[in-house]
Amino acid sequence: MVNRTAPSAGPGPAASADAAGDDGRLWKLARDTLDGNWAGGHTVPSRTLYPHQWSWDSAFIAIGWARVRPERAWSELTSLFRAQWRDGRVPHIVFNPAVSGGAYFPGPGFWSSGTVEGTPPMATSGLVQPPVHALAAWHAYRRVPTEASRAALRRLYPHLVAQQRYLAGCRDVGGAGLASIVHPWESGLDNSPAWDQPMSAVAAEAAVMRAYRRRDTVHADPAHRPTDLDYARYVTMVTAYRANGYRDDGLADRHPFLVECPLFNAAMGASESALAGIAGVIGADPGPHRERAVAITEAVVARLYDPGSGTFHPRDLRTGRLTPARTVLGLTPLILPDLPARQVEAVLAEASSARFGLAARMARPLPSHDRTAGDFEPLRYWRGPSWTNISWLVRRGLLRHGHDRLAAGLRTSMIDLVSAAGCHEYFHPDTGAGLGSPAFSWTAALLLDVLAD
Ligand code: 2M8
Repeated sequence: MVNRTAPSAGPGPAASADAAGDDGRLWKLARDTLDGNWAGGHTVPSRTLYPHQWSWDSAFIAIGWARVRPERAWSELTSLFRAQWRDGRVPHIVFNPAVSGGAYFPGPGFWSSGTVEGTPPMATSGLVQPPVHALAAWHAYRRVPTEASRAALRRLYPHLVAQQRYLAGCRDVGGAGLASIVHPWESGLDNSPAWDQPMSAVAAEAAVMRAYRRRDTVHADPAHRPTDLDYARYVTMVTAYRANGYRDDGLADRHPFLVECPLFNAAMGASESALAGIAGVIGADPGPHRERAVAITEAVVARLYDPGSGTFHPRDLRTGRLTPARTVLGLTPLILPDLPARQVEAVLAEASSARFGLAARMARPLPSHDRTAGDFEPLRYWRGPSWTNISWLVRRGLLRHGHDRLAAGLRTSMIDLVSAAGCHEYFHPDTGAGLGSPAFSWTAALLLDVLAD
């Protein structure tokens, strides 16, 4: 592995000639990975594990395409928003009709989106994912502020606004201005320990999975994936939501899983700030977006920050309590530009503690869960391994709040992981070994972004 020196005054080109040569190799690897996953109009996260289009993956992927082929960045987002439902929700999976229905579980037949009013002509899931799309569109635009990019922003803007309106309206189950997620898949951190407590209230037995065939464990080591009991609960929750036509009225009375997630809501707030920027560029009014960004930030702090632990936690609406696990979700409100100094300092202390090990020279990559916790699992998906998209978000937050040396440390650690292991889906948080899919799109895309920074 190339020994990189974190620049002392903020991120910048790698210091040594060796590192510069390695950056060229990595640039090509990342670009080839994205090219290999390009499916014409959109990019699959992985050819084997995830052969359709995923919502927040496409946002991260667009950020990478903006660095090498900007027209694909806009195509990525445009194709996703073509599948937006009439109520404004952006489905977390858009199924490619050219791919066999059995290639992924749960496939289009399980979701039956075509039987629901107000859905697009293509098959989709009925859940959503963290709304990082306005953030991504704004980031991509600033890298390539051309007339073509402005035109793309103009076309996307009403769709991005409708997405936010859906989340802040239909999904405000708690009534405090935050969106609730109705399934761990909506968090993007599917089996994070953050969900253990709310998930334990969902009645299901692993035997439920005898009726289905999981496809993920054909392509990935079962020890690195969620368990059968997790999947049984995932299926139970979708079945409950689907039975009511994926409607959101009355969720509080009937749905078994309702949680306000710090990352999901921080993304919603940061996207309002991004929309203010976008509105300014296309001649719309930024004012209402700025106001909403401030209101969401205040609600995230009021509802999800625990002064006792000094970090952010999800709030389980079923119990009314914050969930106890200290996961990397707690660090992500740093992406909120208006996060008050007190919470910024608290998150920095949490991130720099032995739990997460953030430093200007990081000894190990940023884990997805508290390293010191008894239920830290270095191999299992979102229960310990390091993920590039989360590191990217935390790095953006650090830069936003002026912590350039820590941001540089994180950047170096992200690059070193790919340099040694390739564009893997996730990485062992101690050894850096590559885990999951070996040619994963958002790892490649966000690597391009940090290399070019
Ligand atoms: C993973 O989630 C999907 C379900 O949406 C799965 O496990 O099958 C998560 O890592 C999620 O964050 C990601 O968007 C998706 C595709 O990369 O895979």
